[in-house]
Amino acid sequence: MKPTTGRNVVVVGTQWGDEGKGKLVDWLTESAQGVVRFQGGHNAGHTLVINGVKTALHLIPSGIMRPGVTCYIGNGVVLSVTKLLEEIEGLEQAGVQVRERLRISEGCPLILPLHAAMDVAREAARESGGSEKIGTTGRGIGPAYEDKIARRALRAQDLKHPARFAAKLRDLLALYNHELTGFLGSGKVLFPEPLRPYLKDGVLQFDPIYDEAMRQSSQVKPMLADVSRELNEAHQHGANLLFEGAQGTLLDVDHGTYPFVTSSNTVAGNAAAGAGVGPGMLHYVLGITKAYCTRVGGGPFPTELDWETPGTPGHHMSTVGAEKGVTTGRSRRCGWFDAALLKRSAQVNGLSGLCITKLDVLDGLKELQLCTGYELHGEHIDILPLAAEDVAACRPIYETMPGWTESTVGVTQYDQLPINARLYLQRIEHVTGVPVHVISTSPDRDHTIMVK
Ligand code: 2SA
Ligand code: MG
Repeated sequence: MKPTTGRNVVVVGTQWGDEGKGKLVDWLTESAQGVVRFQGGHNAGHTLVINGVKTALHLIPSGIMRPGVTCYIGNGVVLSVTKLLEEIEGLEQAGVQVRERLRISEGCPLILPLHAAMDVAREAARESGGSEKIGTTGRGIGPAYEDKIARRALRAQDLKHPARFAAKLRDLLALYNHELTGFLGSGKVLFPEPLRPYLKDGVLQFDPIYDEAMRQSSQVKPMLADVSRELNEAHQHGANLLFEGAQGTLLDVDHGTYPFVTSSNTVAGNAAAGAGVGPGMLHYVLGITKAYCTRVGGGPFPTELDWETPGTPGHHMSTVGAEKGVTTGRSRRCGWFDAALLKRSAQVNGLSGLCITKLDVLDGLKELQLCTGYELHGEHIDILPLAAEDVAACRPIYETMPGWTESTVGVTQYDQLPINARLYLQRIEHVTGVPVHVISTSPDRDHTIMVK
């Protein structure tokens, strides 16, 4: 499945995010010249381990660790310039050259402190109003996409025009402060420390937001680009491009467990719209799938286990798999592999092949349970339903498979995997109808098996 000349690959998460997309994008970048983020923002947490050194990326594409590769932030990404510059500085301190290799779409909607404030306030309002929290990352992702759809967003290109920027910001602040006043009336919003400089008596202030953006603009302007055109031209010149998804399919705003989703389309099809290329430029879709399942934040999760009690399989996954959010540090919920969920993902993404990650985390478990369908309102179904309420009512139907005692950590050849591990993978292929093309046996770049 390795791309040849002019062959572009989309990498998507098939579950609820944190499947290991960053590692695989970095690995695939060996034969790519460009890597593109096309949705989400700095809610993402992509971890790469290269020669034992760990790097966490949130906004910058995972191709940045390969010298010579160009990284693109497409128009579908919501952009926090503050977080972008922080990430660039961190990488530069580690000796990674970034600015010359990063191209940012002028069409990216901006995430400003007002978006994070609204995100935090909305979650507090849900809680105090008796609704289950979405469990957002609090980064302002949802409000930033709302502004984009409502056609009032400030975009990266506005950084080049101070007067235009100021006028749009004033309009947005009027709207936000009006809504925030309502939330603050309930007296339940505790804004995190980093947001406090932008607020006075609960009112978002124009000056600190505007001044900061203008200070940052000179650093960003040289990286602003017509990303759509550059990608099309790179493709015409024979470049291999990688489209790096963030979050996962079941967090997609249309296809996920709505409303417990993120606010973008995370599915492969959005790689075209979020980068500004035609769908014909997407040649292969690689679905990244953990060998078990995790979810961070609220919402239904049919195969969820008790992951807090020591000695249980769920606790094994949580601890051996080090299941903590890379952005917020929250514990991730853990559960068995769900092949009926993967079937849904295979369809909405048009998966060409699967990459199974964290197989090594299952080492030592005596038995594995594989969910092949559910019982829902007395009926047997073989695919994840659409409505979150139905997903919550699903009772998983499991097949029991034997585990393996051997360590698979760092294995790089398929035939060196324990027989029971191979049988587990073959069963996943059979139930989902998607071939396993890649297997990851540790976070390290080199611990990767190419199956076909
Ligand atoms: P948001 O902030 O509006 O996008 O949150 C909405 C839902 O989307 C989930 N979400 C994520 N799920 C898994 N991984 C994500 N990235 C970080 C990571 C998360 C972290 O890599 O670990 O550190 O907590 C991510 N980003 C958003 C979120 O939990 C909500 O359920
Ligand atoms: Mg992650």
